[in-house]
Amino acid sequence: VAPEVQVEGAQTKPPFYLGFATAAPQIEGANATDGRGPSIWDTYAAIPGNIDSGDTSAVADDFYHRYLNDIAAMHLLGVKKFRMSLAWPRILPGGDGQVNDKGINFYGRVIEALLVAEIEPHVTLYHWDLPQALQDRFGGWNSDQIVPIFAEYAATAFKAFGDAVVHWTTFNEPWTFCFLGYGQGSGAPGLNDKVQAWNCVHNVLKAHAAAVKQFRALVPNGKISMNLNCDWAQPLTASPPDKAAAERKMEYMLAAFADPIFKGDYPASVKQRISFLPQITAQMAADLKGSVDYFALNHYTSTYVADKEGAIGLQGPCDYSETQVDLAGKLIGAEAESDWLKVTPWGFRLMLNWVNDRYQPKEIIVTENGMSMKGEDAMPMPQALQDTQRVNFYRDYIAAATEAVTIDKVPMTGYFAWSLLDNFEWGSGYKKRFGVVHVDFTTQQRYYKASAKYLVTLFKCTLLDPTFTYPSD
Ligand code: GBH
Repeated sequence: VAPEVQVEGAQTKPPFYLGFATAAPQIEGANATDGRGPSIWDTYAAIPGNIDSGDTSAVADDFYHRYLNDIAAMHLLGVKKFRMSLAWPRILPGGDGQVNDKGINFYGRVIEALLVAEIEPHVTLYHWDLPQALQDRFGGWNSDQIVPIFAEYAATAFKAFGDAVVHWTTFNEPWTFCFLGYGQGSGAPGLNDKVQAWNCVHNVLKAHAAAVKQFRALVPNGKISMNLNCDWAQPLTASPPDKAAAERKMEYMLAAFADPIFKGDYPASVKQRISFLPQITAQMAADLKGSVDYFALNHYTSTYVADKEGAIGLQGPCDYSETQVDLAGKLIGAEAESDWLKVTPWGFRLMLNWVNDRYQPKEIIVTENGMSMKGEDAMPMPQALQDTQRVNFYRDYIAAATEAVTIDKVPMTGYFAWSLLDNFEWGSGYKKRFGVVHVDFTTQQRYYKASAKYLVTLFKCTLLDPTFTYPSD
């Protein structure tokens, strides 16, 4: 049974800063503009049946052309941090070789505008949009040929933007793109191969180390990390086997990446089960040591986990099963629009403590947290802007994180809400809305939701004029 939630302190300013998170392929659109090359997500989205309603990211929020408005809006909200990603296929349309100056110029203009607006950019190098050419040439993340090529892309970005950007991450959620993209086929490149999925994990770790080596030379005063996602695994029962199973589930999902970085090897539970797991050599462990300056955590939800011998999970052979209901059939938390997301703020506090206990990072920045509100897309306007369920989600998750910081002494310093704008939600297309700003995908008009006003008021960014509306063209 889920622990009772104590929601306290929601009215006082939280002890960490607020930012909003986005990703290039979900907001930019302009996929064929100014020399951008095709990405594996363009290819994947073009296959009928892969994306709900046949949606594509061709237009998305048209951020490529509207970034000034969106940055101005954040400035007026008083928001001081913005997480964005660079589209590799804009900067190197073929993956390596010729740099596309127009791509560099675009991100130069975005970063410049953010700085003028007194907003600090946090930049992710890779949010899933691999140049298609690299998938075609050698199978993308399945091959270690990717390692020097990613490092070259990273160095190009560090040289161009290292003076202006302090906070970087190499990869967003490698768990997601390796296991869903290569292992299960529910994301690009749409492959269904467990061996490739674990090769992906291994090559991502090597590519991270190679990129950070460039970073230390090129951006000596910067901070870098890898965005790792993990759901909290709540033991289905209080039995020791279920507790141990829940622990193993988090080892598979989070420690598979964080242990190599912080401890130099894959977790024993993973090594034992995955017979085809590549080995971390002494050299690779040495290269990974000290390769993150802060822990970047994406967290949304919790599941129940039970001991189960011989189970087959997303990552191949495993020894636990997962459910969203307890033994009495009760859901772990209220439903969101996304099936995988149940509202479990108590799990956030436990997750933060788990990360802190296992790794003792100097600093934790939560780089994504948010929700798709149940039924939102079907609601008429302007009622849809009263996103009470999302306001309550933020209130309760932020209160839980506040307790982790003030009571448990977890060194969490920053909190990025996912997301600023409704956007291209991958396989779910545009119908699952995560923004605090509503986007009308026909007119591209933006409207503040109640949650935008709630967050900036809670964090005391600025006092909003109640008549204030979103700047339009
Ligand atoms: C993040 O992933 C992403 O970084 C971001 O781009 C995305 O828009 C945001 O969350 C909201 O989804 O459908 O059962 O196969 C969060 C982690 C991992 C959650 C994959 C959804 C799919 C589960 N995601 N998961 S399922």
